[in-house]
Amino acid sequence: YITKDSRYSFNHVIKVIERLSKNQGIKILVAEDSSTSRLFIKILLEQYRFKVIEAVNGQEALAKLEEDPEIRMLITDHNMPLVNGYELVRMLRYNTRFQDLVILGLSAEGDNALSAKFIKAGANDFLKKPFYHEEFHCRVVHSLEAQEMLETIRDLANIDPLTKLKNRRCLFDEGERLFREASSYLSLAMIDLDHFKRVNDTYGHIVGDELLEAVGQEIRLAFPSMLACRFGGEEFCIVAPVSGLELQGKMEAFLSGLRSKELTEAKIVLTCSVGLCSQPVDSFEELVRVADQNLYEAKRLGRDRIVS
Ligand code: GH3
Ligand code: MG
Ligand code: MG
Ligand code: MG
Ligand code: MG
Repeated sequence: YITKDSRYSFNHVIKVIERLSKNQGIKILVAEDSSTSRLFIKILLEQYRFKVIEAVNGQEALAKLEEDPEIRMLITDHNMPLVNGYELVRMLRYNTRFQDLVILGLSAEGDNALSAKFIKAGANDFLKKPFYHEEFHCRVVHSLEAQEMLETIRDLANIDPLTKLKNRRCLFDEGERLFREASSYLSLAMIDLDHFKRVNDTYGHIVGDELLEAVGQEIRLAFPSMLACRFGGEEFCIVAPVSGLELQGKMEAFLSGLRSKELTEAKIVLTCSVGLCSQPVDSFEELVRVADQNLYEAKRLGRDRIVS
């Protein structure tokens, strides 16, 4: 039975599930070769309104996870044909695409080291069969809540709340990674809004903030598959493994779009200046430094232009 006042009471669990799934229901994949066990787990999960998807071995589980990115959690047995649970967890965690998948391992096997093996391979938790219903429910909900908290904290640490772009920390973390991985091309553009202080002085900071928010959205739309960050106040940075020429072309389109657009309710037209830099350079910092120098030059030459 479920304790009425516990953190894991039925009502609490239902609330968590509604919040986590935005009322769409949370999809859980159950990988289990025994049909009796599978049905039993499915019934336990459906009591809590989880949406259950089934797989009879590790290989089928992998295929279902690949085709349905909405699956939030995997509950996997260990002893299964083709690919066992432990191998499945190892394969999933090797792929960054599945880093946020919540994984609960299950096994009836007498091997006492199995739970440690699962957790070392990247499972969030492990439970021995047969288990007590309430423990099962608690572990499922606990793991989902912990993952939700992790994702919230990660967003708070990485996303600028005003523009919803990635922040400066991300720029350096992801930029360094792109620099290491880039085989030939990596380009960076530093954008600085022109005379932004005047906007604040004329319309006030609230309108200034609304403008920054609007520019953030324009940047997201103009550079959808590129790393786009808020570097500081009214400065933004775009990084992508493309040639300098390609980024320059996209940037020219962005500048002319901005020039011809009235932003926010105050219908303000803004311009910006851009400094560009592309490889070869010795480091990611160098890319940022040269782009910044070029930005300074774009300001000096009269603003609303790109210098590369
Ligand atoms: P320039 O063309 O030389 O770049 O002129 P500028 O006025 O844009 O440059 P400056 O760096 O002197 O000033 C940037 C201004 O951006 C100053 C600051 O008030 C404003 N700013 C920075 N961050 C924010 C913010 O989060 N909200 C608002 N409203 N204003 C901001
Ligand atoms: Mg089995
Ligand atoms: Mg500035
Ligand atoms: Mg400035
Ligand atoms: Mg400025």
